[in-house]
Amino acid sequence: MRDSQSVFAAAKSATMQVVQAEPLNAGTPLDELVDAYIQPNSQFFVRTHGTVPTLDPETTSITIHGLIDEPWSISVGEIKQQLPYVEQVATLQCAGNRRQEMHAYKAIYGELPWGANGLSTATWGGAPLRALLERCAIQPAAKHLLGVSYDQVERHGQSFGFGGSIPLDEPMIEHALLAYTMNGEALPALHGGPLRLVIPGIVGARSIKWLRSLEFSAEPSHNYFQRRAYRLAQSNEPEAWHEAPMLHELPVNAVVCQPAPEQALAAGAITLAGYAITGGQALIERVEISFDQGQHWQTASLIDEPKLGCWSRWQAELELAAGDYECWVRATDTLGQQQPDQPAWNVKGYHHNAIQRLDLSVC
Ligand SMILES: Nc1nc2c(c(=O)[nH]1)N[C@H]1C(S)=C(S)[C@@H](COP(=O)(O)O)O[C@H]1N2
Ligand SMILES: [Mo]
Repeated sequence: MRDSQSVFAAAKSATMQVVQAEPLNAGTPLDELVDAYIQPNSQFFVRTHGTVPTLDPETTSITIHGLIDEPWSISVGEIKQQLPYVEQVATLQCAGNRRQEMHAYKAIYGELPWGANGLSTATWGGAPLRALLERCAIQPAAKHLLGVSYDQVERHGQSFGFGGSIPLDEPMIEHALLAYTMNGEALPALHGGPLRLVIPGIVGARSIKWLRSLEFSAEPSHNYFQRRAYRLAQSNEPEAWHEAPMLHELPVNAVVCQPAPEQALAAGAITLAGYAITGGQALIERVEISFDQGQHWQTASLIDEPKLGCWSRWQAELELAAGDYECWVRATDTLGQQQPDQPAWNVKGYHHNAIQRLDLSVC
C-alpha cells in the first residue's frame, strides 16, 4: 500500500489542482479541461476516499457471491484470457462536481470543495460486465449488483472497503466494463488498477476501483457509500437520510470553461467554450446561451457528437460590445430534461446542475 501523494507525484500532471492531498483528490484546471475530448491518464481527475492498494495485475481476484447458485472467484489474469476485450469511451463524473457553486448558494459543511472539474473522459478497455454476468446462475430474487473494493476507507471509527450497487435492470449495464486498460495503458493504480468497474452515465461513485467482490442481492448495498453517502438528503439527521433518494443517473448539466471567470475581455469576437453532459440513456440535444435572464436563448455549437455516457464540448462565437453581461448557459437532453434555474440544495452538495450564470466584463 502506498500513500496517494507519492503515487500522484509519479503519475500526474503538475498542473492538476489538488482539492485534498490525502487521500488524494485532484482535477485538471477548468480552462484546460476542454482542450481535449479525452483526458490523458496524467490529467484525468482523481477521487479517492481511502488508500490506494498495490495489487498484482494478474493474480488479484474478485469473488462473486450472493444470490447465485455457486459462489466463485476469477483472477484478473483469467478475466483477460477468458472474457472478450472491448473498448468504450466514457466520462466519469463525481457527484460533488460544481459543489463550490452550490456552497455559494447555501453553505455545505465537511465536503470537498470541487469546482466544475470533477469529471474526465477516457477510452476504457476490459471485459464487458455482461460477459461476466452471463457466467453466473443468477437467482430470480437478485435485484441489485453490489461491488466492494480492496481499498480501506475510515468513517465513524470503522475501516472498510468502498462499496456501492446498481440495480440489475439498469440498461447502462450493457455498456459497463470490468476495466483493466485506460487510454491504451494498463489501468493506473490511482484509477483503480488492476481492475475497476466503469458504468457510463451513472454517478462516478458506482464505478468502483480496485474491485474485490461482486454480490447479487435483493437490496441495494449496505455499504456506507450507498446507504449514507451519495443520497440527496436535506439534513444529517438519520430520518432525513433514510428517506432520501440514492444517487444514480448523472443529471443534465452545462458548464462554461473558457474564458476563465476573471479574464479581461476585449470588445468584438469572443468565444465561450465548455462542456455538457447528461446521464443514463439520454444524449445532449442542445446547449443554449441567454443574455437576458433566460427570456431569449441562442444555440451554441456542439463540438463533439453526443454519445451515450460521454460529455460533449460546446462553443459559441459571440460579438460583444463593451459592457457588463450576465450570461446563462443551459443544456437540454433527448429526454427533454433541462437544467433548473435554482440549485436543488442538499446537505452533501451533490449533483449540482442549476443553470450557470457567468458575469462577463467586456471593455
Ligand atoms: N474503491 C473505490 N472506488 C471508487 C472511489 C473510492 O474512493 N474507492 N471513489 C469513487 C468516486 S466518488 C468517483 S467520482 C470515481 C472517481 O474515479 P477516478 O478517481 O478514476 O476519477 O471513483 C469511484 N470509485
Ligand atoms: Mo464521486
